[in-house]
Amino acid sequence: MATIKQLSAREILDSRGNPTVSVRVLLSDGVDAEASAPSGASKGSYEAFEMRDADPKRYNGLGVMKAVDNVNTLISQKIVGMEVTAQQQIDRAMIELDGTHAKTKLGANATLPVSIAVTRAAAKSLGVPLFIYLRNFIQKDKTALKIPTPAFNIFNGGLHANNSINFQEVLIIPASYKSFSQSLQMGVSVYKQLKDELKRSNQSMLIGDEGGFAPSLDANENALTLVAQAIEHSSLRLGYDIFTGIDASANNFFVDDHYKLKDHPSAILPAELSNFYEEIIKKYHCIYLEDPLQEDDLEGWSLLFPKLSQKALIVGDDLTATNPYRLQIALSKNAINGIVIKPNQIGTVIETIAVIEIARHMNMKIVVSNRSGETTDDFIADFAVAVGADYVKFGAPARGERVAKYNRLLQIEDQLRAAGAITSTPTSDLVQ
Ligand code: 2PG
Ligand code: MG
Repeated sequence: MATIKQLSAREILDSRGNPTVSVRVLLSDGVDAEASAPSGASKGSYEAFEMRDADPKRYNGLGVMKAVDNVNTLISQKIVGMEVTAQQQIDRAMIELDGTHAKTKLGANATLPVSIAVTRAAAKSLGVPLFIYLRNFIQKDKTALKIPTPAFNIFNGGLHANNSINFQEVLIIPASYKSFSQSLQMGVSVYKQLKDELKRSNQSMLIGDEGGFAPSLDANENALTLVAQAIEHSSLRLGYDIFTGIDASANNFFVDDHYKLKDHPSAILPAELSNFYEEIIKKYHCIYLEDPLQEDDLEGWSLLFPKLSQKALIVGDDLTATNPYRLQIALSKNAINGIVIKPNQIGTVIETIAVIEIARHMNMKIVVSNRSGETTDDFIADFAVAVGADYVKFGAPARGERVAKYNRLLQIEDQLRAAGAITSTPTSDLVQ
């Protein structure tokens, strides 16, 4: 069995032009593999630590040479020589070497690309697809192989755009019985239609961090109206072929202990905000509500959940931060029935899978998500298929770093179909 011969890291750029860590693993059998770390803009406070140099002379302090150095020295010394398939031991070795709750010693932007590059090198060395190899690390509830339903982020607001919209993402979600390739076509057709709508009404067609359009509008709700219009004009039936979703990312409009929306003069209470979401769910066939409230407003979440959870998936992201302790808290408060999974919120592949196993056990829906700062690394596509995620959220169906993941899912879909694991016949027509 191949062992890790060499580990080397360097600084590269992400989709926002910020530095990030890229890692290369070289094995004793000559196989090599690379991986890089993504980075969030709207980060929850319970996420693992992203190590930045804070040297104002380089990249405005955002350099990652300290994290690079941690890979090249501390982590290297520990894991070179280990068997590449010993993922548990390799991740465990990094966790122990770090020794902190939030990876503050090494940085999750150092540990995660190592962890991912190791899985990739192992799969390559064994000659199996990465999504098959990763299934080895799932203990229980191994679901049948399928491509998750994509949630396309086609309208950007909040911290991902400098516009008037507080909600960070308006998502479109094709009906789950559609094949992935059909869903992708639907996503693209609504995305293009939205662009046409904006052009026709003389509004900005500029995009935000995840490739979604980002015009300023008079009210938050108008973002949904526009998206619903684009769906209708694409000859798709809202509430039948396709649905909407929101990542409110409410941390970002929670100011001085109050919710403050840009189109609302006074502060809003969680109960009022819940009423607003209820209306939106009804009016726009919204089936997905992520971070509707701030990460520590547990009382608010406990009130919102029983009111809305029969109508939409209530999903934690900043609330849960891919962290087992945060997930336990959310479960004890009966706050969610879905969880966003972002490997860099915790820092290793094995820990990420452990969180998914708890969530699955509690019947949560699993949403594997990208970050707003991404590279063309497509690991999360294989990962989402391997863990049997219900949804993926990889941004708009446009821009290189977003489509890298969707294109990988297309490839996996082809492979599964060829192997007979997917039996539905794909059609190029959208069901109308
Ligand atoms: C989110 C993510 C990704 P960020 O909130 O869900 O879509 O944004 O990476 O900026 O945290
Ligand atoms: Mg989110």
